Amino acid sequence: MPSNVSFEYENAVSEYQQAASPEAKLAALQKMKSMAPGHKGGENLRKDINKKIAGLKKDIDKRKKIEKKKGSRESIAVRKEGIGQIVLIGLPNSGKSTLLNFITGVGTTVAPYPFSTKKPVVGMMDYFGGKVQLVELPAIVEGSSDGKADGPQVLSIARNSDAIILVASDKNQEKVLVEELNKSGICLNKKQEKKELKKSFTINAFEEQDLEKLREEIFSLLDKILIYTKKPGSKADYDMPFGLPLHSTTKDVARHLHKDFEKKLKFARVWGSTKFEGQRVSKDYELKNKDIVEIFA
Ligand SMILES: Nc1nc2c(ncn2[C@@H]2O[C@H](COP(=O)(O)OP(=O)(O)OP(=O)(O)O)[C@@H](O)[C@H]2O)c(=O)[nH]1
Ligand SMILES: [Mg+2]
Repeated sequence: MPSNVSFEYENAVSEYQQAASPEAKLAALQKMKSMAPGHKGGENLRKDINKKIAGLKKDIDKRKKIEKKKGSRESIAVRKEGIGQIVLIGLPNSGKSTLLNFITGVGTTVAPYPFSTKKPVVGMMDYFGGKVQLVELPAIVEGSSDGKADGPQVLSIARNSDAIILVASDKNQEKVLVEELNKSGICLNKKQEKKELKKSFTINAFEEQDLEKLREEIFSLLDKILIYTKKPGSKADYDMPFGLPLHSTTKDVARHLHKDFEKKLKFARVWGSTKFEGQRVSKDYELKNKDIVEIFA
């Protein structure tokens, strides 16, 4: 770890790397700027940050202008945030809002009439400090893939997501959903030619669920591991773990922290999957879910 940057600065960097929206990236960059070392050695760093800030501001402005132009034809696309985006898909009145409320506590309208949710509703699920974005999509009906009920727009959000939860109380409901997804080019759990493969499971929102088990099941749809990082000599950061692909190594964590760290990485210590707490591991050590990693660079 270079000694000329502060712990707070490193935190701002990881905030920047985790930020999913341009606005969040900008906020993190501004934090980085205020914490960057003031001495002469930090000059290039500050220059680099300023350049990034200017670029982002430009991008955000551009997007705002485009959105303004589109006016009422505004897209219903949902910007990804957190370690993964999972959509809830179901027929009208199938319990999507009920499920989203149960998992995330987001107060969306649960109503006895169909199509009570007309726009995607976002809730963030906490998974041991990691945030998984759950998106309730407007209801799917038979014919959605042919254009009914804003189907194409809704299904395109599903296509862009990382995984899918089918909310269905019986096999017939499930079948309709699978067919509509299929017709719009999405296959579930098993690869089909020329179709986008998504991991998925089906759930009945009106049956009692074990929330802890459900959280695990949802997280496992993402094929990721949660990694906590720790600065030598300080406590692990449990608030902002990384979501990295399965089989990631200590080297991947270093790269995720900072692009230079991968080269500089000497070794790491790991708490969790190793035989001993804080065991020293090599650069290619394959990490497991919820490991704590301390990088020595
Ligand atoms: N079929 C069924 N409905 C129930 C059950 N328990 C509650 N409901 C009601 O089902 C209705 C629909 O729930 P929501 O969670 O709003 O369903 P939704 O899928 O979000 O509906 P839309 O957003 O309108 O597509 C609510 O009025 C619930 O109270 C149950 O066991 N079975
Ligand atoms: Mg709803």
